[in-house]
Amino acid sequence: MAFGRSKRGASKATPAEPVTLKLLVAGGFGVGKTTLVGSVSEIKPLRTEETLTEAGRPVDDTAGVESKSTTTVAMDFGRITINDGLVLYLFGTPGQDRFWFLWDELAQGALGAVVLVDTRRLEDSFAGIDYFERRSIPFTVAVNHFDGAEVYPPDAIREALDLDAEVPVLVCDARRRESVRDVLVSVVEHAMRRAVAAQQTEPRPAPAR
Ligand SMILES: Nc1nc2c(ncn2[C@@H]2O[C@H](COP(=O)(O)OP(=O)(O)OP(=O)(O)O)[C@@H](O)[C@H]2O)c(=O)[nH]1
Ligand SMILES: [Mg+2]
Repeated sequence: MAFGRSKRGASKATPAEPVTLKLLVAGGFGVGKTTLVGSVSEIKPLRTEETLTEAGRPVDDTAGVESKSTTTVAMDFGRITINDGLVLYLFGTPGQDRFWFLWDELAQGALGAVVLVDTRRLEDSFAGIDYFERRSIPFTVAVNHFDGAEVYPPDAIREALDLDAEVPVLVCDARRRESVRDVLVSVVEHAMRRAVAAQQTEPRPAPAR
């Protein structure tokens, strides 16, 4: 399940290298993915932002995020150390449909994902949710609470998005480090629970005669 270890074959005397896991940050256009990666990353996040132009208006659906001036065209990348034993690498997806072709590449080796949701544009998250459900990639739904957006209880969001009972639903603020950290920890815990459950239901090898 581990994405990798920073140093393979280190001698036993050295402290264990942390486990590194890859997580995706997905969700509709302008929902705050780049903001989320930027607010928790301890390295300068890699961004691939391009300016939204007049020429792009017919293609770029900016309804609800009219103040947005740039958009991600490839990915965001950041890193966060959760504790001595665990480092997360975050890959933010581009939000617009015309970049769907990048998703399979970005999803390779991902342990889990965050689907960031704006309650004013709930339907924009359907495609991301479907994507992870179809591939059995564990995900947490994080509602990014924008100023002025109505606050719904997590259970109402769960119902509206038709989520399985095991999928964590949290409300977050993509601009706040602690809030985002909680979301990321939730993804890791959910993925761990899933892995343990899968192990328990796996058929045991027949005892040797
Ligand atoms: N009020 C408020 N504004 C936010 C929040 N998160 C992001 N924003 C703003 O929303 C806008 C969109 O944020 P981005 O992080 O670029 O969104 P994105 O999902 O990466 O967008 P694309 O890559 O184009 O799909 C920016 O202007 C942010 O400053 C939030 O939690 N609250
Ligand atoms: Mg972005």
